[in-house]
Amino acid sequence: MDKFTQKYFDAFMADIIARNPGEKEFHQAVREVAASVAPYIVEHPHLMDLKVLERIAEPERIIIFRVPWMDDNGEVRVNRGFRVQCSSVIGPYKGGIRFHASVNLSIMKFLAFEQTFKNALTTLPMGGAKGGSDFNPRGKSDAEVMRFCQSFMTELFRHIGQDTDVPAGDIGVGGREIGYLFGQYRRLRDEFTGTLTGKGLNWGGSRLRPEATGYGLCYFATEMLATRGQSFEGKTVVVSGAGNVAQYAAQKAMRLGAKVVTLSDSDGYIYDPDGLDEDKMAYVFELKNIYRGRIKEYAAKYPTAKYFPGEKPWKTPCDIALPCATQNEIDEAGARALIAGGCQCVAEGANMPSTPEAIQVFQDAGILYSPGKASNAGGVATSGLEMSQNSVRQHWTREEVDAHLHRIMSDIHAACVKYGKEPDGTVNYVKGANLAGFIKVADAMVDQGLV
Ligand code: NDP
Ligand code: 2IT
Repeated sequence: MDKFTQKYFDAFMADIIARNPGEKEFHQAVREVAASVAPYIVEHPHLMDLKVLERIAEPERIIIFRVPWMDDNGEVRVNRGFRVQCSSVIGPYKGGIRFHASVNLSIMKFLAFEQTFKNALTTLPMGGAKGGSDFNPRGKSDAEVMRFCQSFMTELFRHIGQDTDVPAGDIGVGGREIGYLFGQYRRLRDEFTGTLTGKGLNWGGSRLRPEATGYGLCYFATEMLATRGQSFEGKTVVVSGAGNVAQYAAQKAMRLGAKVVTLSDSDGYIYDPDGLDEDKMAYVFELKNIYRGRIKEYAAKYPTAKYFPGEKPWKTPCDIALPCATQNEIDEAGARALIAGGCQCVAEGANMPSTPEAIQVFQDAGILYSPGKASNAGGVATSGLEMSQNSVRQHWTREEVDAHLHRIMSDIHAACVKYGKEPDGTVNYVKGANLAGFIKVADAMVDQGLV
C-alpha cells in the first residue's frame, strides 16, 4: 500500500472501530476486505467520494428481537434473535440463520458483510444478510426446537419475503429447523412462497442443496489444485467439523480419490489413518443427522480411529485442509502446524475459519489458500437456484443442479484469478475474491444513487 492508500485505510478502519465498539469479528472481516480493495478505491476516486465501502460496512437494516419460548419442563426461556440486512443492491437479502450459543451482533454483522461479497461472486442476483439466535439447539428435544423456531419466525416473518429477504440454514439450522420455520411462516402469511431455502424436496426444496456447500468447496479446490497440475487423487485430506458442510466436503473429497482422515466437533477430533469410505460416511450421516450424536462415537465404532478430546486436527500431516466448522478455528499455531505437516492447499468451507495471522502464514508459505467467501459459495449459489426453481414452479434434476454448481464454482475461481493474479503468476485468492465481489456491489451502488 502506498502512503495515501494507507492513510485512507487507517482512517476508514479507525471509524469502523469507533462506530462498532467491541465487535471484533466484524472488524476482522471488514479489515480484510478493506485491505484488498483500498488500492482500487484510491484509483477510482468517485468510489471514495461516494463512500461506497463506508456504506456497505453500515448494514441497511438490523433487526434485534426477543424470542420467548417454553421448554419441556414448562420453564420460560428467553433468547435474542437477529437479522442483519447488509445490502440489497444486487438482489433480495439472502443468507443463512445460525443457532449457536456464541451468536452475538458482531458475529451476525461479520457474516452478513461477508455474505454480501460472496453472493455477488455467485453471479446470481442476491443481496447479503445473516440472522440467528444465541439459542443452543444441543440437547433440546424436537418439540423444544419447534417451539423455538415458531417463536423466532413469529417476529422474523414481517421482515422477510421472497422478494425482500430469503433466509436459509447455517450452524445449528438444517432441514429440521427450516421445516419448522417455513411451516410457521406459511401459516402467518397464508401463502406458499420460496421465502426460505434449504426446504424439503417435496415442499419446494432443490435437489443437491444439502450437498452444495461441501461439493462446491471440492469443485473449487479442484480448480485451485489444477493451477499447480494437481488434483484430489491420492491426497490426504484433513476436514474439521462434522456438520452439513464437513460431511459433504468429506464425501466429495473421498469420491474424488482422496483419503479423508479427520472430522471434528467442538469437543475434539477423530483421526482415522485408513481414511473414510462409503460405509463409514453412511455411519457419520446417521450419527450426526439422525441421532445427533458426537464425533467421538466414531472412534468407538471404528477402533482403528483415534479420538483426541479438546484438540483441533491441524497437527495431522496432510496435503489438503478443508476447515468446515466455524470462524477463527485456525490460529497462527494451527496454520504453522499445517505447513509443518506438509499441507499444500487450504480451502475454507466455513466462514472466516482462519485468523489473519493464520492467513499470513499460508501466504508466506506460498501454498494455495482460498477464503470462504469464494470456496464455500456453492451453498448460497444453490439456494439461488432453489429460488429460481420456486419462481418458475419447477424442479430441476440433480444433474442439472450439479452442472450449474460446477459452472458457478468455476466462474468464481476464474474471477479470483482475474482479480487476484500476482506479478509472479501466483493467485492471491483473498484479493481476487474481495475485489471481484466489491466491484460488482460498488458499481451497482453507483448506478442506483445515494441510498
Ligand atoms: P452445522 O451446524 O451443520 O455443523 C457445524 C459443525 O462445526 C459441527 O460439527 C460443530 O460442532 C462445529 N462447530 C460449530 N461451532 C464450533 C465451535 N465454536 N468450535 C468448534 N466446532 C464448532 O453447520 P454447517 O456445517 O452448516 O456450517 C459450518 C460452517 O460452514 C459455518 O462457518 C457456516 O457459516 C459455514 N457455511 C455453511 C453453509 C451452509 O450451507 N450450511 C454455507 C456456507 C458456509 P458441535 O456439534 O460441537 O457444535
Ligand atoms: O454462509 C452461507 O453462505 C450460508 N450459510 C448459506 C446461505 C444461504 O442462503 O444458502
